[in-house]
Amino acid sequence: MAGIRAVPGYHGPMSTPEDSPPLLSNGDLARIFHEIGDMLEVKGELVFKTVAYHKAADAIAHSAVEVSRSYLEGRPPRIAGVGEAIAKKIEELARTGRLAFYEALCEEVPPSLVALLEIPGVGPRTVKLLHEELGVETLEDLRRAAEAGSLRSLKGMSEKTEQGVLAGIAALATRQERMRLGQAEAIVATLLDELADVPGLRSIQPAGSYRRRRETIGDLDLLAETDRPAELVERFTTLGSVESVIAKGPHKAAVRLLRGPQVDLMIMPPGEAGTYLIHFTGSKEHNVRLRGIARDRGWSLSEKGFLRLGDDGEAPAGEAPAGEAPAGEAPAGEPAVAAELRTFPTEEEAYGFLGLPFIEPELRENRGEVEAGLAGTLPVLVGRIDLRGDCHSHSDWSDGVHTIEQMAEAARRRGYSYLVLTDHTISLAIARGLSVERVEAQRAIVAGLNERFAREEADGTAPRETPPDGFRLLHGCELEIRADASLDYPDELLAGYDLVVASVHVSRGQTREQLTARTLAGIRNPNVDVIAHPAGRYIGRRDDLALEWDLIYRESVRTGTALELNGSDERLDLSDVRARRAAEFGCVFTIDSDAHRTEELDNVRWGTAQARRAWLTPDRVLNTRSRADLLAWVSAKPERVGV
Ligand code: DGT
Ligand code: CA
Ligand code: CA
Ligand code: ZN
Repeated sequence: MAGIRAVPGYHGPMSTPEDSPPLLSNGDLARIFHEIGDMLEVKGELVFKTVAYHKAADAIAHSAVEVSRSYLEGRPPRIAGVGEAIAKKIEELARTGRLAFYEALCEEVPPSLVALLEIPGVGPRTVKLLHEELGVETLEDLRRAAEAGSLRSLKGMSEKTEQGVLAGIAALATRQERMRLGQAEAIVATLLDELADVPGLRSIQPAGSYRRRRETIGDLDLLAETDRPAELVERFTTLGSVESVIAKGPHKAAVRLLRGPQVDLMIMPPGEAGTYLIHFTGSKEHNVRLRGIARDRGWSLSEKGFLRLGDDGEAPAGEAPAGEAPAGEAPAGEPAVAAELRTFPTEEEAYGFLGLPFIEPELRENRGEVEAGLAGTLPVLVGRIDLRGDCHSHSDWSDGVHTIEQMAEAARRRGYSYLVLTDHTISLAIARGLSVERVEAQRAIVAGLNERFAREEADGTAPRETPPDGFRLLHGCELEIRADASLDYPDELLAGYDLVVASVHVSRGQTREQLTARTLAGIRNPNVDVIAHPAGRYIGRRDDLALEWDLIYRESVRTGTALELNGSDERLDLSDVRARRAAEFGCVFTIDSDAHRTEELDNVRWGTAQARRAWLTPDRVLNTRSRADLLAWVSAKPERVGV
């Protein structure tokens, strides 16, 4: 994402050494350091160094003080990630408006070259090689070189590389610029934090697709109640992380963030939030349905509220009276009938005005929620609070980061009564899959930990969060289903686990028949309890496996094999739509983190959100059950399969 290189006052003809240069904003500084990071990357600089520049850039963008001014005034603020080397550069930029180091880099590394990093599968080393050996400078150069077959002459490249590059360029052209939920969450949290102390602010919250927890997010929408709208708009549009202001009015504004999405801010009149929240939460399709119901009842619904329709079915001409104005007293010259506007402080009350109960944001997609609301049959959705354990997690024994003990302790502190440790199995060498000997060694470690947990529960030294039935680490594995549909471990070994999740990682290009047969081999095995990330997707990066889905659902129901809602925001697999269909077949599910580090145990918040979007109730989710009930369910599988 090579930004625009023009920095105010930097190349400008007015800026001579005698003039004092215009002050660079935090955003200007951040943009320069991001670009330095990019250019160093293409030059082949060590990753930690390039990352340091990006981190410093982020910290400057979010700094509460005006960094350039502070440097000029000789009292540089302490900023996380800004060490001596970067501080010197800020100093130079603040005093002169330019930076020799940056200018030299710009000469050396053309911006079009940095832009090549955006192509999926093309890294800095490749860009460097292409530049030095073939003189490639732009995307067009690269396309031509790949089409002409000249990449294969380079060291380590082949015809396959050329095809990969061309596919990458094609993917770039059609790529949808949408964020993952975790990225959106981080940006929202930062913004809310930076706006929290604006005078007059009463409330501020996210709306739009983020509030509905769609699997990807286009732009962010914030709704605020404030007594001083101008101050909020001013702060919002001048944040250091703002790249450009798209729109700015008395009650709303839109900005694009530096290396980030567009953010829309809407200001609501205090005490009238109900219809604003509904309108800006969406979805559009849900709103259309609500407007239809309102119309049938004689009202026109907009974000401002409900406006009484005339006998002809038209909303009266003229503006609705402002909140304070006495109703019915239209000024002379205005239409005789002032429209009656009904507003509500909360969504509940606004829905209630339409004869509807509150509809959870995750359901607002016009997928039957309005009908169910009218009929009084909306489901009571599963919530994170219902989860009593997690059935899919990794440790540093395979491709995880933290130790078995760290993972178990982190789960225990979350108040769970179980975590299933499911490191990879032997044939997934890339993820350090466990040999049979290591499985035995791991089982001993799990047993040792559980002895300690039991002891601490008995003598009252277990963490406060521990539930009444205690916490146990359950021993499982993430069983690789091989390309030939055989399973990675023999049945005798599998039978010794508390719970087994199985998944497909390799040979993804097989036919639908082959891939379906492999998944069914997992489902039909008496020792396999969960199919993990059934579609094998990475959102926006790797397509779903081609599967005969209805057949998968049917066999899962017959055998009592759970289908996973993988909580990683890169996967969210099953998707909401698939999970809903699977539920109609009668499937049971797990909501898992697939954590590879302790913090990722919280991935289940995304999995739960997708489960809610799939209308799932707690009884459909295995890990809402107690440990005893979960273990009873999995022990009964051989019987269900008929072994
Ligand atoms: P996104 O940003 O593409 O992930 O999806 P949304 O749902 O956040 O869409 P966005 O940001 O365009 O608008 C936020 C909400 O505001 C949307 O869900 C419904 C409401 N809205 C925005 N524009 C319109 C419109 O033109 N008509 C109606 N009825 N509602 C709108
Ligand atoms: Ca949006
Ligand atoms: Ca928007
Ligand atoms: Zn996993």
